Amino acid sequence: MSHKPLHELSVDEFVDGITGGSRHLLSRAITLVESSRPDHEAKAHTILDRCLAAGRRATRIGITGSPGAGKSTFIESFGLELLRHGLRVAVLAIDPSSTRSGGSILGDKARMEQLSTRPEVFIRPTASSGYLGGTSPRTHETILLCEAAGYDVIIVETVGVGQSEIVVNSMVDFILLLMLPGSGDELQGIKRGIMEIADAVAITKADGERTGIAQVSKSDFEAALRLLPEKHPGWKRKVLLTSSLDGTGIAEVWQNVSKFMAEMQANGQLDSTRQEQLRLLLYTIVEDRLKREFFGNPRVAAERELVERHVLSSTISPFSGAMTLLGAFRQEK
Ligand SMILES: Nc1nc2c(ncn2[C@@H]2O[C@H](COP(=O)(O)OP(=O)(O)O)[C@@H](O)[C@H]2O)c(=O)[nH]1
Ligand SMILES: [Mg+2]
Repeated sequence: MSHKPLHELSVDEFVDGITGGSRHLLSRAITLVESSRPDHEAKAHTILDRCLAAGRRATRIGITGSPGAGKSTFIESFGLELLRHGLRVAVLAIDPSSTRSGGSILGDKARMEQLSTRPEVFIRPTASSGYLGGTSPRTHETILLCEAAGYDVIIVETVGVGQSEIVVNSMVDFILLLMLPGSGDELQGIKRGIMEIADAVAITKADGERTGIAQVSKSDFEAALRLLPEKHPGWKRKVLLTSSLDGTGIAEVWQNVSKFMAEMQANGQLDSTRQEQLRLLLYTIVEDRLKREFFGNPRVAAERELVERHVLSSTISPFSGAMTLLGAFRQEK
């Protein structure tokens, strides 16, 4: 049954498989979510709707930081710690930086060597499909599917570039920012945005001869965080020293996340954040669809070039040009 082509599997087979913990069917459902074929998309949405009924909830953690900060290696070590707590773990690895070398999947799988062999773990490289940092509405849908599949913790690895950390912030509960020891010097240069959305900072590779400099970085980041407004009222962001090689601080990170989840659940912020995220996803999808329909519209396509030329030669204003195209889209003339 499981090797039937995607379109031959029924929605019931998918839903039963996913909620019953089949990694194989979860994986194939994510392929449907990522597909650009309208029939695949429609089926994916039906499956998703049915899966939501399971009402399952995971702890969703976003891991962000520059390429080479140690994200994938951290997830391997952190994931193994979660398994020791008897938790099931899903990892959505997004690494657009290494897609250039074509080694994204292999690279990350290699760094999650032990994790990837465990039956309680689901690892999925997520298609970046042109979105900054690889996070898109499809990533959010994938998270919802993993949640329905009963994973206790969902980890999303994303590269902190441009707006991507803001996007990942719209789909996870907790954001951990990974920083290399010694990067405290660059604090001035770090975009405030990425620090503001972090719920905790981990100084990575705090082992061997880097231990001293990691301590200095910890103090630097603590000082920097004190200057920032609170992200979640009442939550004091911690800076933790971690080493994925010798295990330093890994258990502390999970303690910190657990404390955060317990507090946010108790004071209602978890519910309100998730509602806000769903609202955002709703309108992001509407905007995406409208844009796609607009640019795919044959009347718009027919008029675009001329309107653009008129705008560029200042024959008409960009505003009039936009109105002309929208008019063509709405078939007003
Ligand atoms: N010494 C040391 N090296 C590490 C640690 N974590 C990662 N590395 C190394 O740093 C490099 C980048 O790690 P990777 O996890 O791929 O970073 P990513 O690009 O942020 O996912 C690799 O060569 C790792 O072996 C650590 O805790 N200690
Ligand atoms: Mg990585």
